[in-house]
Amino acid sequence: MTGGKPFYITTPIYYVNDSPHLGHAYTSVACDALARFMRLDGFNVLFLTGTDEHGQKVAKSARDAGLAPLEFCDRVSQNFRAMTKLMDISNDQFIRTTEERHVKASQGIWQAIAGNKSPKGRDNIYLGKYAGWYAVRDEAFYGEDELIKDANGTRHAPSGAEVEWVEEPSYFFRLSDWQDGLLAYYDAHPDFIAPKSRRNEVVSFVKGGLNDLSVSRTSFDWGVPVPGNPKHVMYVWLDALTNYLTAVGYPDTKAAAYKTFWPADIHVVGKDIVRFHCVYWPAFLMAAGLEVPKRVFAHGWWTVEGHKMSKSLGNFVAPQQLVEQYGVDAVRYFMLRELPFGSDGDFSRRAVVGRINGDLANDFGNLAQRVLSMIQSYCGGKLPGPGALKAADETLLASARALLMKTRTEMAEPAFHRALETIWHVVGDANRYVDEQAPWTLRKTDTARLGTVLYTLAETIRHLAILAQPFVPQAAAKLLDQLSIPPGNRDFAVLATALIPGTVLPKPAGIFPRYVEAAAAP
Ligand code: ME8
Repeated sequence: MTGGKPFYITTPIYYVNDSPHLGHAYTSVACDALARFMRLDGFNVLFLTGTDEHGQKVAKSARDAGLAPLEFCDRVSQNFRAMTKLMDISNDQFIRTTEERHVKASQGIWQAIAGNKSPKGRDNIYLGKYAGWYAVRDEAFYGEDELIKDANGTRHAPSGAEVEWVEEPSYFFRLSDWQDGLLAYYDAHPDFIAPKSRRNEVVSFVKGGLNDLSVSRTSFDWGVPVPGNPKHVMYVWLDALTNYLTAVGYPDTKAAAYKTFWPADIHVVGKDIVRFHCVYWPAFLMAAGLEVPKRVFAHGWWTVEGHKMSKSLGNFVAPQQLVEQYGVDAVRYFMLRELPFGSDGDFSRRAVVGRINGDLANDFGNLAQRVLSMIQSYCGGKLPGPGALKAADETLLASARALLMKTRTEMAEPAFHRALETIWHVVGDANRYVDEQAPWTLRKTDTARLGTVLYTLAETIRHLAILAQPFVPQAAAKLLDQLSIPPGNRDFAVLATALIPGTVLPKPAGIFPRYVEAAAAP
């Protein structure tokens, strides 16, 4: 663990019934950009991701695959671990809910909840019988009034998932007694749920009244046994949400990691799992006497070429295929730049190629390439020193120096698209400055001025490259190598320093290649 203020960020843990797809990669990349940004900004970051391995859905997928559940989980969890590597995700931990430490944490939170009384002085957990609808795909219980009937009269969950009627003995969590506590929490913490539209949805859902929640299942056994009654396994969402505590050492609340990182600073989730994170999770934590996370941010969903992504439609997008085709930085950049974080968006190949050839190759790539090439050919590869600065130089440098403050504000939301827009605004300024200053002419007319212009540009590119690291880590690293900035010296603190004239720069190489559609086979 390093020094600095702690910052604990999590992705949802991914169900192992699926193969990794675009949606999973998106949540991971968004969290990664924020985690990297905070690390570079001096925070002591804990970044968690992992896999959600219990429950009826996974048990069924394992059965369908002809494998024992754990064998199935071992196999698919590996695919998600590979996805994190592929997308250049800098997670500090990868948790699996089948790990012993997690079983211990889940049973620990159950016991803590059961050991406390509800605000109305009643048992938080009681034994009863569940009779109602359940959607295995969502791993969620639904009331009759929430279901939607299709043309044939078949009921579906609001997500479109099939539902089945379930009747079985079950423990219940007295969620109804936590309604006032939750509303008071939302009131006292206006930033707990973001964006605002999600917050409004949650508040009105809770105001509408809460039913007690079934928190154990008895019709299958793939889950964490309920303490004291192993005929029951814990409801998979109670087990899954607890992963955020497991990673910091819970139930040992004296563990250094727990004391440092709990409550989490931000859980980033998709909009489909807001209710679990913003209603059930804080209620479980309050009932257990634990602190509630500071923020839940719900991002939107991607469609693919205008359609919902699904295997049956044949438009399932695997991150592997994207990275092979476009490169990891380009995919990361596209996802974070293309749509406001929190909104839905469409993933189209045309849009990806547009961003690659426009923002990356033409704008940033070209700026770096022409400036570094001029330093090579006009100055023998040695960074020139600046002379007296003119207004145009001061303006460009001032806009580069203002980037840290601006992007900090945008990343606090987080608004990745705006942070990138802000950075690329300076890329645009720098490109215009090159055209206006025309160093190729200065080379013949005024070599002192040439030195100032190229130095101003190199210094601007240094700022851009340092700030681009969270988003396009590999390209930014290459660019910083080309500016001879040592790898250990690339955090935001170095923005306050400046390039040293006379530094020898290596031969430049392109950082953002253009995407050229492969010629169709004859
Ligand atoms: O929900 N666009 O896991 P999961 C954007 N195990 N995001 C998408 C998406 C899309 N098309 N499809 C899925 C679970 N996602 C639980 C979480 S946390 C304690 C337990 C996002 O594998 C989705 O919104 O079904 C969710 O945030 C994430 O992928 C994982 O989904």
